[in-house]
Amino acid sequence: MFIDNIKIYVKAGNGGNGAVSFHREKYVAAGGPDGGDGGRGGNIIFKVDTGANTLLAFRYKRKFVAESGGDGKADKMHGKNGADVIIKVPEGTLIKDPETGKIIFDMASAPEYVLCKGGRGGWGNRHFATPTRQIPRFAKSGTKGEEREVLLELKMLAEVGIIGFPNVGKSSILSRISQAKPKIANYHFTTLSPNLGVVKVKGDSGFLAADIPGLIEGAAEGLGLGHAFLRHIERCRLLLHVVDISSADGTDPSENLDKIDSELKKYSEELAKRPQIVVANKVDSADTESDEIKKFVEHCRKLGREIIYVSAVSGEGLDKLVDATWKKLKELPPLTIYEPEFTPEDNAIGNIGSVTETTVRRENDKFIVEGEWLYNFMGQINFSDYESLNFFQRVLIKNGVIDKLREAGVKEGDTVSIYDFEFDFVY
Ligand SMILES: Nc1nc2c(ncn2[C@@H]2O[C@H](COP(=O)(O)OP(=O)(O)OP(=O)(O)O)[C@@H](O)[C@H]2O)c(=O)[nH]1
Ligand SMILES: [Mg+2]
Repeated sequence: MFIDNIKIYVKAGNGGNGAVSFHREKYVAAGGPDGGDGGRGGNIIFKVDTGANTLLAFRYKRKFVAESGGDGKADKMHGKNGADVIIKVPEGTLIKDPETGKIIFDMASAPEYVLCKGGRGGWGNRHFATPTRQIPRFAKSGTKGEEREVLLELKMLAEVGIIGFPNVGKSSILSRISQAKPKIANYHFTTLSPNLGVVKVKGDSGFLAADIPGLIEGAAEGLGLGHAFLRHIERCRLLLHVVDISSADGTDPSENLDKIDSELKKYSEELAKRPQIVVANKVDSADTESDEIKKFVEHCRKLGREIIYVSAVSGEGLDKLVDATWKKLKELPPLTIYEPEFTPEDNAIGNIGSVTETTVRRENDKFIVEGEWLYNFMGQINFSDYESLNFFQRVLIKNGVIDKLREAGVKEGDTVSIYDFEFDFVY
């Protein structure tokens, strides 16, 4: 079974809590604080699995939770770090935000991506001793690990897409030019999901080609296998448009070419403009002198497309097809890699589902800001890092925290407290 998009839930581990403990030893009257720090929570890391070509494994497992960090212990013992969870995906997988459909990361651009960071471990009480506070009876809790839902969507990494009506010989051609062994038979919709094959080229690494089945007139309206598989040729640099020129079914090759083109156009204008080589298949049983084929040749010439006559049965023309494809690929721009569309701000909000309540209350001369999303969000900020602080500020503005503070009457220089983090209000 072929699965190429699926929603999963991931959660990084929480940070362990810091410990409250005091040193005890015989003959030592009052030992100092020695509570250790909590361990870091495990991350959620995506890794490319080069052999894989479907998201099928996720059908059976859709929830991934990384281990939490251990709590700190007495005697300055640091809690254990939580183990990371590694999620293996095919190379062309896009990680998307399910709500907006925006791309978070394209696994074609790097072999590894940390999607959710584990929470930080809280400090043990030994960090909080000061000359005036020698017996700190508190420690910090660990912060929460990031969590979210993501949509995994596979867009194959094929450089070349093989398209055309059912039964024209797409799979036969792929099976002759690559190691792929797709099913071949004399009826429509033999192939029910895309096949990938590596086409070897002399003295080079070759290229990946995908056989895209199920395209017929009306596919945009859901006929045949619909348009679902077209996503796998979106990255393709070149399309091999296979047409049956034997006219065994009595249809006109020029019309067939146009019908597939118009289906492509309905899916995406851009895909319809992708360079094509026309592969005139079944030349072994075609009359190349017929009016119909002469008209077809003229039609392709007008469209500016090269035609190559082949026979997937006799093997005629296949070397020429591979050479022409290879030559063309060298002239064309590289495979499409998608840029992330998701900003860190979106991410912070996405992580916590939807931003819900924020409350601001006044306690003496302090303004206390609270909200569950904020509690989670604070765990992601590194307050000793300038960039991270700027980001923090942007999210506060975007989520209306600054406005709420103003409504509550905050003035320049007042103290604002957000879960242990205190700062002076300057604006
Ligand atoms: N005579 C002749 N028959 C061919 C040639 N290429 C393919 N065929 C036959 O055409 C039929 C369909 O071939 P497939 O490769 O399964 O066609 P397809 O385009 O993959 O079809 P779907 O998977 O249904 O979309 C089979 O019976 C093949 O043997 C050819 O060059 N000459
Ligand atoms: Mg097929």
